[in-house]
Amino acid sequence: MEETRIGRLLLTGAAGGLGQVLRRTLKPMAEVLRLSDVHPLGDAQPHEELQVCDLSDKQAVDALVQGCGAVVHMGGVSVERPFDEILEANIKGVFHLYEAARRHQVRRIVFASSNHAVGFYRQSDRLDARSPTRPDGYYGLSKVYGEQMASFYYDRYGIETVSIRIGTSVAEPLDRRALHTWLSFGDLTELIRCGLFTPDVGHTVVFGMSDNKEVWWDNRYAAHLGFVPADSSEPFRARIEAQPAPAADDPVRVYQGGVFTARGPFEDAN
Ligand code: 15L
Repeated sequence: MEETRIGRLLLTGAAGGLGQVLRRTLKPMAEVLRLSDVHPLGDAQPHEELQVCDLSDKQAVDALVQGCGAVVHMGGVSVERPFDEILEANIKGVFHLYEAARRHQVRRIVFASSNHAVGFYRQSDRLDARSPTRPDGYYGLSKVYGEQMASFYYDRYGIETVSIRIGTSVAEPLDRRALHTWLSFGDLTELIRCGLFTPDVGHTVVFGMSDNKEVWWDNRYAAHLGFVPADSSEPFRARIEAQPAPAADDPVRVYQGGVFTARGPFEDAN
């Protein structure tokens, strides 16, 4: 019979925007939800364990992972930032996580990758998981690195990962780009559930989007996950299209990664 519940599930980044949602929605998937973040997490609720942890601290991450059957890795910097910040939280952080997973025999990780791994594709391009990556900044580069880390740890140590290239996961889509990229909280939760419990995923890359009408991404190579999104950005279209349209050469209209493609440079002031 297929597994539907994990003994102890680790959720990193639990104080973040999506982490706070998942703290609630992942609870039925585990006996105990271990929550971590570099920021405070409030009081522990029933079936929760709280552990403040800086992902750049190798020993702290090792202790964090010990005793967990699976990990949902939402932790790290979630926007474009100077390289040194990304280096600590995202690049060293994902290395520390996979090393800890290897040492403590964790068999499954769901990795919060991002559409910014392919953000410099144009909005007229159509992609699938085998399209070459095209990161739109240091943040996007760190997500490509995380996906490659997952690939290596599967090939070398058999640790399975589902890397979700999350689109725009917010309560409601707010702009034209999000009509394509929106991932409702319910669909994010369902996709994570598929990522945790589908057998034999190896390293699977899946684009995290709801059942939106016009999409840039094709999930044919993640069909084995059986993910069926329940929501769509379509009911929000009329309200969004009533807003003034950005100029034709505005990055939010040209590139899949939108404003992320125009961040930086960060180094000139140093
Ligand atoms: C992301 O990866 C970010 O974490 C989030 O803040 C959004 O900007 C999202 O992508 C997006 O592209 O809409």
